[in-house]
Amino acid sequence: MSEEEDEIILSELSDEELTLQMHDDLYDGLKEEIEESVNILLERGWMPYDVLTKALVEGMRIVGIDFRDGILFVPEVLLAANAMKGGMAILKPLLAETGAPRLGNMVIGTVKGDIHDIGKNLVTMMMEGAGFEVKDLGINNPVENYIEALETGEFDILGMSALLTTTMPYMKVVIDTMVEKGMRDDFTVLVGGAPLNEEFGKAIGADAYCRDAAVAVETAKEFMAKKHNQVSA
Ligand code: B1M
Repeated sequence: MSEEEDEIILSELSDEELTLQMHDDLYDGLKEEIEESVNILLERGWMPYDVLTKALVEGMRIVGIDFRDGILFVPEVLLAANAMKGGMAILKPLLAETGAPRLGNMVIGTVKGDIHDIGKNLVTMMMEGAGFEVKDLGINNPVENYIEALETGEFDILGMSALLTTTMPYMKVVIDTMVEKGMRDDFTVLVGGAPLNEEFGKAIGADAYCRDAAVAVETAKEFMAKKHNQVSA
């Protein structure tokens, strides 16, 4: 078959076919194709959150399985991450334009030794979309970065992300330092990342473990509502 006959016209695929094609394109790190497909789904009336979860996050989950199994390697996963970020950049303003009233301020960062940032970026996008002001400290953050940000007095919530079993214990270093400095009770601490669970969140003294970005938003809202009720009581 000639190359021309082989070519897939993304806009001619059904929603289901296009979603599956996006999983393949993410796997192959095809940023331009991912961006085109995101735009096609949006034009067809898909909600930005559905594009994010059903096409992009699901595609990345598949990448994660083959990375774990030694079928994909770091360079390929980096390309997939780059393609994912291309799609997320299109969705970001759409998720943020809800016109929601300001609900609170959060500072978030990936912990020391860890450079995974897609999940954290997604949490940031969703929190902003829900009406939170978010300062993103980026990746590989030592405890000093978090403390310095919290000491500005600008934040209600601290969010920490870790994707490695070797870096997740560092969250406890941050929380213990907050306790030592007598500032732990001034903030809500939310933690997240694929290897964490609720038990771990409790064990390190976080207020809550958030399974995904949507849960992070709901949990943050609950804590802010409690805080406001305490203030007005
Ligand atoms: Co890495 N990596 N990686 N990696 N990587 C994982 C995490 C791994 C599970 C892959 C695997 O083996 N299956 C594995 C960890 C194993 C373990 O510790 N148990 C792993 C490994 C081993 C590594 C290296 C050590 C590989 C190597 O070098 N040999 C290395 C470590 C680098 C380092 O950090 N020091 C490494 C490197 C990389 C890349 C650079 C290639 C790339 C990162 C690119 C980037 O982020 N810019 C990468 C990627 C992409 C992955 C996988 C495939 C995908 C992660 C991702 O983006 N998921 C990942 C496999 C997996 O997780 N299944 C893997 C999509 C994202 C939307 O989900 O991040 O879980 P997630 O975020 C979710 C929730 O967890 C939650 O909400 C998000 C949205 O719903 N959440 C929060 C996350 N943070 C939160 C914070 C909150 C709240 C909720 O605060 C309030």
